[in-house]
Amino acid sequence: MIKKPDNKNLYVKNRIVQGSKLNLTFYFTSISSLLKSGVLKLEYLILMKHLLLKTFIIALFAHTFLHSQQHKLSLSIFESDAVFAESNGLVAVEAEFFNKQTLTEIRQWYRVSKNESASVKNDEDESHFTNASNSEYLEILPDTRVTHQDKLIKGENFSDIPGEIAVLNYIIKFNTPGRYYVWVRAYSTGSEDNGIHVGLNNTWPETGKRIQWCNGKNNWTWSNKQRTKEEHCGVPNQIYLDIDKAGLHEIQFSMREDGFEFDKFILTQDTNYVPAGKDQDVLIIKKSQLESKIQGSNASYFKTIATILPENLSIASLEFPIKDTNFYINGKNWLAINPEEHEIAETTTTFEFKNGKYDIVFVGVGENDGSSIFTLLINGKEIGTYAPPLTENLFEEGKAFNALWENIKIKKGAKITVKAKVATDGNEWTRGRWAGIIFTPVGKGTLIQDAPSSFSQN
Ligand SMILES: [Ca+2]
Ligand SMILES: [Ca+2]
Ligand SMILES: [Ca+2]
Ligand SMILES: [Ca+2]
Repeated sequence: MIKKPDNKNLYVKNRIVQGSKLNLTFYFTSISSLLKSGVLKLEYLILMKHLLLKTFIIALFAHTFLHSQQHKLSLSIFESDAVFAESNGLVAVEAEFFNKQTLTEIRQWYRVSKNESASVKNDEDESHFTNASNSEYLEILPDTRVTHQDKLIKGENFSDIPGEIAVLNYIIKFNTPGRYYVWVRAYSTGSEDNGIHVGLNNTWPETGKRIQWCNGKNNWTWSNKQRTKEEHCGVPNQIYLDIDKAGLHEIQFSMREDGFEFDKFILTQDTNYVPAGKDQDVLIIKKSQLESKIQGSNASYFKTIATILPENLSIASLEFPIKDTNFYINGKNWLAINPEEHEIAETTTTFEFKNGKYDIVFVGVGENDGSSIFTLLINGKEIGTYAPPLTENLFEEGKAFNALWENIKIKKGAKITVKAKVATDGNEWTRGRWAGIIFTPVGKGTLIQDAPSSFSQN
């Protein structure tokens, strides 16, 4: 899962090599001066040799370990086949899930979690993983300007030029073009660790410069204020990006002040939206899924959302038994009832996935001659009943025709039963068509349903 870096962690590497040389020089000068002065006799030295060698090996080992550890903390841990997805005009992203970082020679972003933090000097404040979203965040180090008295060095511990130092990249799939307000969750302990820039597709618009925090010191705090000449604490609603068309876009952040701690960001089209606490869950989808869509694959709505999250589990209607159920196979994706023969049908299969709590999305098919009725049961207990609304087309699979049951406990081996009943508009009968059931992690049920409708039996 860990990817190779596209840049070398030169800063850390140099520090460590210098550190080892210093230690070695110290040992030898100490020994020779002690021998010369007569304080140290040769026989003692033989005894000490083992001790020194041991210490040296430990020191070297520690440096090597730190090197690989720090190196790791500056690499992307995000799966290469995943992107964040916007849904209903909002997208939430964990800062630590960056896709890559570039321009890292002078300053670099390091992940901080409960068990890991980089030992890069200078870094005066402690870890703030408690109460960080996903219990992880990024800090840009070293932090050489901690107070206003520390020397400001442009292009080193401060940058008013966005895109100049330590650029983080995030790939986001937008469905809805338009203006997005950028909210960032950060932890500031002073006056010189509270600024960052945001950009889009390697451009750095004026409305992404100088996101600023004044209030909420020593706490994880959301801001979308822009620092201006007149208002050093920032003007609200002035940080935004304009997404010109749907599709993949790269959102980027770069350093303004070193020591900045970055937990999460949210892009929202709602001017009145104010994130609270850790706020929204992130929505991650597979890139391969997008590629198949881009290439014009005509995957059904059910197939699209069933695979949109790597964690999704699903049972298609066609995986249920049909013998003696009154269902028949309709096209390539649906079970249905022939209303000339039956009014109701029922089928049961076994839940073969692991025990857990799930959001259940039942993908029914809307029809234009009535609302069929569907009931879902687990081990004979009714979870819910619903009737998809009428369609304009002959039939339609899509968000409007689903049922969602949230936070349902299911054990491996449970019996999953679907009952369907045909309906009529007085002239024609529906066929109780349905596509399948998706079991998604709790909290993701509403998110996964946004995908284009499909209208075909095939
Ligand atoms: Ca720190
Ligand atoms: Ca600083
Ligand atoms: Ca800090
Ligand atoms: Ca985080």
